Amino acid sequence: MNKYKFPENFLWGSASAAYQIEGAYNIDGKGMSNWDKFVRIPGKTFKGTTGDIAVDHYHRYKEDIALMAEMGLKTYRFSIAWTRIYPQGKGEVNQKGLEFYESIIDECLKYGIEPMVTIYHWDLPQALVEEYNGFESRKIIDDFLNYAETLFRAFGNKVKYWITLNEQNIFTSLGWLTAQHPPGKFDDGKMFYQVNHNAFLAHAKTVLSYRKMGFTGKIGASFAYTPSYPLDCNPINIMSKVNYDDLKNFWWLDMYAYGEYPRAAMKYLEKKGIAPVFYEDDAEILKAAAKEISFMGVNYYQSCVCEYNPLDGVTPYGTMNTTGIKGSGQITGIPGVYKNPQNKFLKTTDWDWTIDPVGLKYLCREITSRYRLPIIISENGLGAFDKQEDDKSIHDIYRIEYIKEHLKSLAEAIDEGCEVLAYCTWSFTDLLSWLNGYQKRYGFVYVDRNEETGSLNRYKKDSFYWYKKIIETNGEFLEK
Ligand code: BGP
Repeated sequence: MNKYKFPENFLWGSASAAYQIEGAYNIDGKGMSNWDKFVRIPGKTFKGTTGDIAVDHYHRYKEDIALMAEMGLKTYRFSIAWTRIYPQGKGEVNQKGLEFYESIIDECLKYGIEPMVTIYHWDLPQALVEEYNGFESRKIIDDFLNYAETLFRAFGNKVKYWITLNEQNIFTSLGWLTAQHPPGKFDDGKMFYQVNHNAFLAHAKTVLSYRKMGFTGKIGASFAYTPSYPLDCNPINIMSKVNYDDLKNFWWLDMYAYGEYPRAAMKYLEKKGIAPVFYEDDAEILKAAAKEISFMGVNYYQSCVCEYNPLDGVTPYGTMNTTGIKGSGQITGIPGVYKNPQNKFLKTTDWDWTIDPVGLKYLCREITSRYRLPIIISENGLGAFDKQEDDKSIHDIYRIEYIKEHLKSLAEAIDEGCEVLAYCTWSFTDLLSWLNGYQKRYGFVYVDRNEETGSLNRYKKDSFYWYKKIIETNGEFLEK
């Protein structure tokens, strides 16, 4: 008897994002994005790395998709660069941009790989930043909708899986609270929550429009879910976990699934004077869209621990480990609410990310109980240093181990009643890690490049052959 059962037609996949793989940043009419600009500010990224060339997927997509087909991948999740479609964010469409993504989609379909498209994976047209500060203005809602509708018109008949926003919680937190991502702002929370509210409306209107246009595919958002455990049974720590969940998880999950913000978190923000401002129809639009989403997309990398954080305790502004020097990241939290100390029962990666396969099952159970929605694991993977041997092989057994344990946990969640449609590893080829350069590798396929240079040649790692067997056996190979 096979212990690890996955549904028939389970979508075994892998994911990427345009900025992290494509390169060709100023080619074929592409406009400048916020990231093209941000990475040029000294000190923002590890060794000043940019996505100018990235792993040159723009020119090598046929080779990369052929490798996916060789592996037997069932779905490929990738994002579209808004700046290739609308170089100025709106106005005239760039046909070359549409053609590029049409070729990617067709190449996938040729091999029977289901394309899963992320509409927005963080690269915003710089023109919209200059005109009205991007997501800070409600003007973004209509421009986003116009961009998304262009994609639906162009690809709606070929693409059946759509992800509106990738990790809204991360791009807004790092963009407006801690200044680590563009636009690099520190805020007391007022703008952060307004930016999120605007992003929720962009998502909601996009979902509603997709349905109105008559499409029957699946649509939802992808959320970076960090499930939490209380430090111990001290009630003050238990309540810090409850508050953490409301402020860091359910603020987004509830909005996608119910069209409402969690009440206690809203009260807390109102008391602080930083709650988002609603316009007349907002509540209605958000609720209507919540009824139309088809799945909850989740990017899962780690869980966290919650402990009460005194008023003079740690802040959200701790140093992030972007070097791979273990232990260089700092503990963060919100004074008076929670902090996130290390979990003494779990190991961490070289970038101080907690490794916790059980967290994956935990979040599937939570989503199933709370929302009764199908789940797409749209990212999960291990960022690690890889070494290429003299014979060009790469023995990434630690990555195999990581994915294996997470998949076992996912199979248990399925066995316990969770409906999981897809599992995408992050990532297929190695790629640019936003702040961590090229040395933090995630792929099944090694790309010969470092922070400065490289041939960009592709080499299959041991994990490539292992995941191929997992797909071939629909998960049975996990037993081995
Ligand atoms: C997620 C993003 C991805 C990817 C991944 C790994 O938050 O959606 O784009 O980058 O994390 O993160 P990192 O590159 O920081 O290691």
